[in-house]
Amino acid sequence: MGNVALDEKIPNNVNLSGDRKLQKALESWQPNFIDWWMDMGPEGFQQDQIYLRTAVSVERGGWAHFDYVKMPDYRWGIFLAPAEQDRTIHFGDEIGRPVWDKVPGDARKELRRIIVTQGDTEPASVEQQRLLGNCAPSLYDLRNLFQVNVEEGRHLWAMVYLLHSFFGRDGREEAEDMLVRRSGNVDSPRILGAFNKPIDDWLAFFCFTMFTDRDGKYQLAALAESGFDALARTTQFMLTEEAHHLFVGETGLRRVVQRSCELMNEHGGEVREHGGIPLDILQKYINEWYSASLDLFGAEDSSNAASYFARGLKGRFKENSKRYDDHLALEGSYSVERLENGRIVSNEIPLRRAMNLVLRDAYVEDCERALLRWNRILENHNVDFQLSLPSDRFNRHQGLFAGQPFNCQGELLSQEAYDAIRDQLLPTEADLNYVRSCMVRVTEPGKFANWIAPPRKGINNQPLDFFYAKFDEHVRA
Ligand code: BYC
Ligand code: FE
Ligand code: FE
Repeated sequence: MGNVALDEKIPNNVNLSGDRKLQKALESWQPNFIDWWMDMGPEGFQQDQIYLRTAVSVERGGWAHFDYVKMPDYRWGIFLAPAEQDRTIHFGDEIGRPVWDKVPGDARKELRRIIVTQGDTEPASVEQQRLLGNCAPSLYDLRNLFQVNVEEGRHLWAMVYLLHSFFGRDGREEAEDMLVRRSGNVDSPRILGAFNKPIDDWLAFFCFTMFTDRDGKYQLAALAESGFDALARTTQFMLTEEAHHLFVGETGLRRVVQRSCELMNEHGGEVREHGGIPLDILQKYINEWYSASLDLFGAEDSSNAASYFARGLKGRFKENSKRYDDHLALEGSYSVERLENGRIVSNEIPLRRAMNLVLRDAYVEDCERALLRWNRILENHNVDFQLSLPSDRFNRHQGLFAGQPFNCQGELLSQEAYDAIRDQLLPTEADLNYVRSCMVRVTEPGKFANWIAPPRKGINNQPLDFFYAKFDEHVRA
């Protein structure tokens, strides 16, 4: 393992040329993927030279190669983390048995569903982000957007590989459908809620990569524990790419906070007249994208989650570590809040049924850590404002609090009272329009739009004024 065939039509480290049937099937999906990319991928930049990293090996540290590429020429491939000898299932009912190198018949339906759900999010996010290049605040940010986009494309390849190799004809049909559904389309939408929401400005993009890609990190980490070895190894490698997406989101929002603070200090608290992002609008964006991302963890009390765990398909975050001393999870319970006759009550439910919530709680902790850092920037600038995460009851569309009028503090309001303050909690049309008005395209190397601070350093040790993208003006004209 570790041997990467880069010269093949589909770069891979799974010895694809040793399985002609699979290779042919994937090679016939490839042109459809490219058609989809040309149609639904980044609009207006397909002929430009972008400074991108490409996966060339799965070994630690040595996998990334940086160079200029035109996006349609990106080497999307199939990369699995190296196999572990004699790996065994380390949680659930079959603990201690060897991991599966095929899909067990009685877990087929569930695994297919998990893989399809995961796979569907990847192209969805590319579709959501396709127009952002036109108003990128710098070449540095433009390049990061496209890096995220090509890697989400590769994540689709990762799931399509699993469908093609392990699920026969229905897997191939599912792979085709991945290129048919469209984010936000009424007739054929993407599967999960957050992946049908528009991302029309860079503040939304940074919130998405901060909060929604972070759900991806936790879902992938849970799948990286799987007893289905190919899924575990595929998602392990995806996680190495995911880290950059989270970096883009977290530092993007940090730079917005930084810049708004600077403008407030310069202009006596006023940012709007000076083209900055007001902190109350930022807070509303956080409220929106954080709550939409909590929905992605599914129901707090879930029999699906219990059976995924029991069957060894999906573990907890870092299941195979000292975080937990019981990997059966048959005995413990977990406390879950629910609404009963208009009041919040706390119930204990069997631990296995709470696995979506256990995973989500790890995610929430991670988000809180970032909030603390942004708030430190506010304090350091003597700005009297603190950003916060809304209550997990606020603005929910899945789970036990779905559809209920809670405010950000988690208090249940009457529908009228909620409607009356809604515009203080979530972005209004006017907020969106204002943010859009700030989105000007900046193409001079080393220059940044007025609403965002420069990053601390460039990509791959390049200077900030590096040409992170080179445009072919002839093609553009
Ligand atoms: N929207 O028992 P439950 C990423 C449905 S992000 C719509 O909790 P389950 C990325 C659910 O299907 C990570 N429907 O279900 C990020 C079920 O339907 P049925 C993506 C929803 O299956 C940025 C019902 O509600 N990966 O990679 O335990 C850029 C009851 O719920 C939603 C995964 O999600 C929703 N939000 O939990 C690019 C991993 N939530 O059976 C990429 C794979 C729930 O009643 N997915 N429902 O018809 C899973 O593990 C699970 O399917 C879920 C849902 C955690 C999503
Ligand atoms: Fe992804
Ligand atoms: Fe991602």
